[in-house]
Amino acid sequence: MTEERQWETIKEFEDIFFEYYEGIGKITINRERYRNAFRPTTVHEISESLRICREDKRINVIVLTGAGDTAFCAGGDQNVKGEGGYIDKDGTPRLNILEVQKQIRSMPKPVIAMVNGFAIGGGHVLHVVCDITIASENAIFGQTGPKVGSFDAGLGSSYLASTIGQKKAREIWFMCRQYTAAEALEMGLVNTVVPLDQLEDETVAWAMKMQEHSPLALRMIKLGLNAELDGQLGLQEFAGNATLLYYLTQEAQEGKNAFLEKRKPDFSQFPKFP
Ligand code: S0N
Repeated sequence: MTEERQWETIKEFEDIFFEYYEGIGKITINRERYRNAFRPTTVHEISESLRICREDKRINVIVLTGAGDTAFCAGGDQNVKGEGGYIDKDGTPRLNILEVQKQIRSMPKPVIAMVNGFAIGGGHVLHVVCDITIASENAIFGQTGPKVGSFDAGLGSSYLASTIGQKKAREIWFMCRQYTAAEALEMGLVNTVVPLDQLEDETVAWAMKMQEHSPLALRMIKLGLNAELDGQLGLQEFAGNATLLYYLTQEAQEGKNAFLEKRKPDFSQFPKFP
């Protein structure tokens, strides 16, 4: 049975819960009526929460999930889909879920998808782009795009293929079948499967274990795994983090100090590692 945890509200939103517990920022899509399908408002709110997670020094690991015990997320809300995308409150069509995918990918902290039911369409892509997926036994996975007039040929296809292989990724998109949690585990689409009533305990246990480890090491591993797939943009992110590490050295500080003190820098004092 799930342990009772006192999740503290970080910020109130309309479509999501955004909560904190012992180093974990939890984002829960709260649209059970629509199998937690997202509309532009939902996506704006997830995006803002992810921005807060990135900046908040208390948060080391992020968990993304859906409310209730039926769905993680059923993708874009088809009720608000119009020409050019999903119609926002101001009448503008948006596909802003792609920004959220990028935020998850470049988040310098682990992001865990806690999949508690259907992960379908754009909801399936959301779990795919998370670093880790922990699924309940009742979870169902699949893409529907070619059936319902949409597709995600970006990370939803390419990163899916990197994760489970080209043949299986093509099958998922071409056939639009649904897969059980056991099948998902078998194909390497998820990391583990547990009974629904143990899902949060298991997810929190994974998050706690990650928090025992060096955050900088986890950050660099994530960036390195991304960089291999992301070409120059992956390299840009990786290099940005290498620069961050360099700034922390005496060697880099000597360069800056010499400039400010209007003298020639002395880099000879620093070790040259083999
Ligand atoms: C999830 C499914 C399989 C659950 O089936 P179940 O349990 O039989 O429930 P239902 O009776 O079907 O659903 C219960 C109520 O929930 C509503 N609902 C479910 N999903 C949605 C949804 N996505 N949008 C709006 N409403 C939804 C049902 O209508 C029902 O309501 P009532 O009671 O009033 O009838 C099943 O529900 C299902 O298959 N859902 C649809 C899944 C789907 O096709 N999603 C959209 C897929 N496309 C995307 O997500 C694309 C978005 C995207 O990420 C993207 C990315 C890159 C580039 C472009 C895009 C893009 O936006 O196109």
